[in-house]
Amino acid sequence: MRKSTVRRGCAALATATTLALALTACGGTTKKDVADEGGSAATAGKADPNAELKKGLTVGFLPKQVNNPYFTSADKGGEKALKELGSSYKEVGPSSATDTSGQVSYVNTLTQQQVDAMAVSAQDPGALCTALKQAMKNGVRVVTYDSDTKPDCRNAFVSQASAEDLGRTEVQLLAKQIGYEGEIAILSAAQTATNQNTWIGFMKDELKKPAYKNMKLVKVAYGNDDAQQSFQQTQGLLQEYPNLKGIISPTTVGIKAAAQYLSGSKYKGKVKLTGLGTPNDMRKYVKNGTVEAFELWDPAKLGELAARTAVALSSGQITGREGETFTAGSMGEYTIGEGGVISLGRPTVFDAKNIGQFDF
Ligand code: RAM
Repeated sequence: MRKSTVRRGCAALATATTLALALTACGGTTKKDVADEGGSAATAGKADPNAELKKGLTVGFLPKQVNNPYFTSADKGGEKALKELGSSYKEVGPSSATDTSGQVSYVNTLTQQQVDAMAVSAQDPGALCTALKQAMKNGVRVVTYDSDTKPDCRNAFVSQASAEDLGRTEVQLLAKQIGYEGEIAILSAAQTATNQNTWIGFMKDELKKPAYKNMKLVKVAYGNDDAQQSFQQTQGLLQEYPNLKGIISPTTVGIKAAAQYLSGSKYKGKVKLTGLGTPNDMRKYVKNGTVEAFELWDPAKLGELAARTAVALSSGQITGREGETFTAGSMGEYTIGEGGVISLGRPTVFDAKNIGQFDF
């Protein structure tokens, strides 16, 4: 029986009985995924860099949350690339960034629909693992983008930039703005978010350096990538710490809500704010003096790279092992790094001088 026939039979079974049972019964009928030394679940077999890119594939995008403009831009980048490659795009996902069980259901749905690959931004490093491993057992290639799972739960992770660079540079940006002195706080997204937690780890490490001895991180607050909660958390931070000098918000939803709060308060321009935001969200706060500088990568490029990685995996050009290389269309050549990580590049710092050049 051909693989596709097996998979179709299994899908019929999946609708007839419970999904979990059916998927377990069907597991092992397709190529197994194996954990390589780097820890990622590389697909079995050898990569063939000269393999032709397959057309007619379906790649499902599953962001942390669908109504977040950052993910709208990212996933549009994926959609555009898939169209160019002659494959199909679909997007599913929860509207809340703290709905991990919702994300699990969407992984199962995509598996049941027999997509060829999925690109997932994980709300939590471990919660999706069982579902993603089941997907891979069923021949679905799994790429995480933006926010990773545990490495053995996906074939490759398309990272926006080096996590270390992002964490350290955000501290450096804020330190300059507050003259290396005073209390600071972090306004993060969800408490479980892999990406934000990794960056915060590097921020804390950066703060240990002697240059920052007069700066003190007093609190990490969580706004859950929800505008209202992030706004209230900012307000709460300033009530609790009236001497606060600065806030780092490594989330596009958080930084926008914090800027909105500061901009309408007596703290405008006095309490400094930096972090990760989109130029379109932050433009007016840079103009009105609430924010001096912040950073981000191009989300559409991240989505494009995730889509191109998914297609390269599905075509056998790469398997997810360290050292493999592939060409991501006009984006050029990428090499898979340690742990199956592919890095988009360096982030851009936006300020009053350059923000006018960017439209996303
Ligand atoms: C939010 C999300 C996303 C993160 C950006 C910076 O939109 O939390 O995961 O990468 O901010």
